[in-house]
Amino acid sequence: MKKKLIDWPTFIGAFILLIAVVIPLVIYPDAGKAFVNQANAFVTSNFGVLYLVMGLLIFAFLIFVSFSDHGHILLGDEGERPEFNTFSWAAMLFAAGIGSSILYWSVIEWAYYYQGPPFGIEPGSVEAIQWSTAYGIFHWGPIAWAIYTLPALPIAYFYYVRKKPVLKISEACRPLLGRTVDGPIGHIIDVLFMFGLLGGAGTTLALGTPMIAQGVSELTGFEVNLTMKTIILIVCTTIFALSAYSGLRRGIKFLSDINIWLALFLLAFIFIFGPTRFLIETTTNSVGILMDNFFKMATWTEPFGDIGAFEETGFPESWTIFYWAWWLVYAPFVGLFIARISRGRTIRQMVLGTMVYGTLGCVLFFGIMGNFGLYLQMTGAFDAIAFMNENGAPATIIEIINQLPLSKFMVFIFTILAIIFLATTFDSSSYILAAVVQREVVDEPIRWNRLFWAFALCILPLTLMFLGGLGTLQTASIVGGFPLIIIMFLLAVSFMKASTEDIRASEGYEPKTIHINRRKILERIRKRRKRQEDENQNNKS
Ligand code: NM2
Repeated sequence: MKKKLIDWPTFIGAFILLIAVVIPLVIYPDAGKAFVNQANAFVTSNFGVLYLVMGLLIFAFLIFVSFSDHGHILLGDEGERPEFNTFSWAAMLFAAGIGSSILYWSVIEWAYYYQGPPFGIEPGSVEAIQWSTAYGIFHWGPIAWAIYTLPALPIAYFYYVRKKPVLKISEACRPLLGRTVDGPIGHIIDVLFMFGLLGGAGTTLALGTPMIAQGVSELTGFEVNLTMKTIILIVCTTIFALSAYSGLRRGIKFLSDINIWLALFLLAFIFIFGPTRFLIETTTNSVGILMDNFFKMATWTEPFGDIGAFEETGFPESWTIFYWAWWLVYAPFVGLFIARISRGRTIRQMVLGTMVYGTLGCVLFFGIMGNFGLYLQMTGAFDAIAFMNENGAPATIIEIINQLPLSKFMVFIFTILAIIFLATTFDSSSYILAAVVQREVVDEPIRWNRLFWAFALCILPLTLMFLGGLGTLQTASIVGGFPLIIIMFLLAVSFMKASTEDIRASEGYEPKTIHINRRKILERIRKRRKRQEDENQNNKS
């Protein structure tokens, strides 16, 4: 009976696609790399604008949805209370959507902007410093979180309102594509998303593992090498496989809660024992710069560089566009996950909650961790930039943390936190990958399936770590995620179509929360049709 539960074409399709991409990379690493890099340059330079426009449109769409009638729709049955309290909910969505990369980038992103600022600004100048504190927040801010939230809308709607027990991206396109989602098109949509996620996760591992290894090396005195990285990967995988295995209400919730407490502790510690006033002032200032320049940053394409009017920096392609593409490959997964945990909330609570808590969390990280590094740089206490140019980013990140009081203890906390952050993104990814390859998910996907994807997520980066080419996979997945732009559009239209139909059909709803009772609606429609038929009959006779 369980066999029927698995949707084999999607399961095998995702696997074959993955192998089809990985094998050539393993056999012809150099040619593969060159090809993937070219494809990446082609997509980001020719279609970069599409990513930027997509970001803005999604942002505007979600604001519209939250404040329209659709925002009042309750995801669940009448009078239902949220399944998780708001703290756990926010913790879980943050922990799922944000992996160890936030520890990496929040500490070091400013250093890149400081040296390579946008808008033709002089590197290292006061202006460059100001922008360097704002850009990180922008790339992890409201537009980015909006990209994450969009897929949650149709998925949560179909799961909790229309009560279809399917957690799949293809299913969410049904109102638009109709029966075609049951055929190859549906499988292609799901496989594409799974491929994006497997690769996006590769990016996270590629960044996270060397940083964790550096932390371990600082604490133990052992040198960073391949064996150490392999052990780290295996330990992390065991943690997240156990968590995914034990399920949403135990493992995943438990790890997310620890994750948030530990992160809050780290942030509070740096805030209190670091340069508190500098942190407050700089963060406030950078939020102001961001608000003032939100649209300028969201639309900057560096247009005149191409025609040789001035020297091109490639900033939009390497940062904003790359980031939107990276958030995009994670979006269906995070959307599925947000949908799954949002039972009992209204659409508005879900959408605004994700965008606000998500952004707030990132502002805290960038404001505290990033500006602490900047403070060290500007006071001359530690020349992070020179150190980075010499030793690379992971070593610099750990060295910045090492400048704190109780340095070894703080490096320890930071390293543990990075491991847990990695685990909380990966346990929920395994959970969702398992859900997508099932025809039906009543409550939770089956256990062996969750465990299988937990290991699948790690085996691929592990192999590539030995053979080289992890970076290539990272780029490949982001390029491969390109068709997701179209899928995002389908998801938005599907949601609007279905919920508008239902709202129109549920006459006399309470304006506070709209409770959609599908059975009653269908009954009403049937009665109306019957009445019309009777009338037609009467007219004829
Ligand atoms: N995003 C948030 O590695 C991670 O932290 C997962 C990365 C898309 C930049 C997500």
